Amino acid sequence: MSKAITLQEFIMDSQAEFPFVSGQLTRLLSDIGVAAKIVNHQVNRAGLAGILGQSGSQNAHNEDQQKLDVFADSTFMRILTAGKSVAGIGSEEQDDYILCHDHGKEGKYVVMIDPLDGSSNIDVNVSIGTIFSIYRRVTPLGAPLSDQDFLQQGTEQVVAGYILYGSSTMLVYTTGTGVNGFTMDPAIGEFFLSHPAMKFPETGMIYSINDALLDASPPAVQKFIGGCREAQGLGLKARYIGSLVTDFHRNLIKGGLYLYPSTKSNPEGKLRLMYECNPLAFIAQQAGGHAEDDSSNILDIQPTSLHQRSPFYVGSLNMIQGLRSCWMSTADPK
Ligand code: AHM
Ligand code: MG
Repeated sequence: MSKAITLQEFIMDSQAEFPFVSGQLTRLLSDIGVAAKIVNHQVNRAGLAGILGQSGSQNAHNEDQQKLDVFADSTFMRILTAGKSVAGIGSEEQDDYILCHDHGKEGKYVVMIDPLDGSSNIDVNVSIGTIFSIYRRVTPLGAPLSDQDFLQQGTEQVVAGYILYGSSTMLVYTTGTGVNGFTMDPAIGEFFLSHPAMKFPETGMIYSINDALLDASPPAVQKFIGGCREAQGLGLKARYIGSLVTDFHRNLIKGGLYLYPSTKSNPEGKLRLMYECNPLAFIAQQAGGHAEDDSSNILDIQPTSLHQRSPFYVGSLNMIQGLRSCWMSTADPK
């Protein structure tokens, strides 16, 4: 039997493949792994927080009573800012970006993070996730960071990944050379390589959309979903958890398309370009899938604000192509 590969070993071995990369990125990825373990521990005891709180077991910082999304945000912030690699962080939980180390003068990388996505699912014990991506800084080292460091196109991502707090906890990431997944062994708190070289199956058979949005969605989306329903006899299935990481992960393994459309009242959709769409689009591309908004490749969008939203369609190529032909055959400007 071959030896199990830990996340740390995999990160170190991957660094050797890129001799031009300094140890900063390696350390940053390791830090994300550590923060993931801390958040995972807290997510797993979420249901107990109130009970233990009543027994008076909160710590000095009152952490048991903290909302989990705030806890996840502060944990990632604390660990990422403590290292030397990160110059600045954009978080879905923060109004503006955070500058580390003397206004971001040190550190080669900028991190974008949704610390706890799908947080409305916490109270009902449904899987949730963390989504992150890493960019190289644009401004030179020694100068303060500026907007341009944070508003980079998805094509500039160096790393993207997610952590899925599910029936098991997984960390899935890409550095632009394929996608690898690691599963945590809870007994020893270590991630092991469990899903090497992840690929979207060529033919996706799952469609994932909030059905309540359909009537207000673009005609192309309505037509596509109508076609999926008609193909039910051929094995197409609707599956929607309402937790993006979880829906994406299932579709990556089983093959499918996740859709969060523009609607009449929300023409930009709901999901955030920098924290949700771009990282998952990069992972999808590296896994042989694809991601688009209503008119273009997600990764090609030039962001104009940190928290901007985007319609989001991501998944298996055959289903993306099916959606594209719906855009072409309807009146929508695609
Ligand atoms: P959040 O960042 O506030 O958690 O919102 C994002 C979530 C995604 O995880 C999920 O896919 C989507 O919102 C569900 O939205 P809806 O309830 O409108 O279907
Ligand atoms: Mg989110």
